[in-house]
Amino acid sequence: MFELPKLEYEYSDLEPAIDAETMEIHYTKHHAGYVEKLNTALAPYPELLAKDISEILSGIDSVPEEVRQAVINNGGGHANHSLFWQIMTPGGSNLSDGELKSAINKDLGGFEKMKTDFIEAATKRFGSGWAWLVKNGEQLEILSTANQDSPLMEGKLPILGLDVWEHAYYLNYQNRRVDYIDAWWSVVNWQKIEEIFCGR
Ligand code: MN3
Repeated sequence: MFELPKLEYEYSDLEPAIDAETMEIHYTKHHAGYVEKLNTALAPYPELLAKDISEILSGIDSVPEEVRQAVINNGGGHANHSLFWQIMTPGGSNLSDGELKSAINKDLGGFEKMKTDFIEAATKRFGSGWAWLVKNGEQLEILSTANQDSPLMEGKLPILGLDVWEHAYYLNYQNRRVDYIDAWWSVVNWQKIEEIFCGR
């Protein structure tokens, strides 16, 4: 059975970028809902229930067709949010000199250019979805996906993701997605992202 991962901080700890009420609803209703529906969909498939969600999404074509879309939606939702909570921390943390910074310089034209392109991907995603910084083999890329589609389904490892569904920001920012995206950088946990990038 899949479980809601424990949060490493309190609902109010990401304020003012993300308000406590949004965090609580997002975690206890939205993410918990994906976990519950994923468990329901996979109840007849104990061998899949025993696997890691990243492994299931990476091999999505081998998931039985009758539950595949439910796994894409709810398994994707579970994996995406599990990463999202981890790559944020109260007050944020800076990207120090190291392998990830070098890769951003090499592949994405430096930190500021990466940020500009990421913001563009997040802003232009029509409707609900995510903006991503992913590792595609040895190459870093920025992309966005619709709904809860995970980059893992394309064989890409997400190391940073931003939820741009309205449920992630509407209470505080209403229609101002761009203000939410701007404010969000202040809580990004670059130390954790570097760990994920390096496979630690
Ligand atoms: Mn969400």
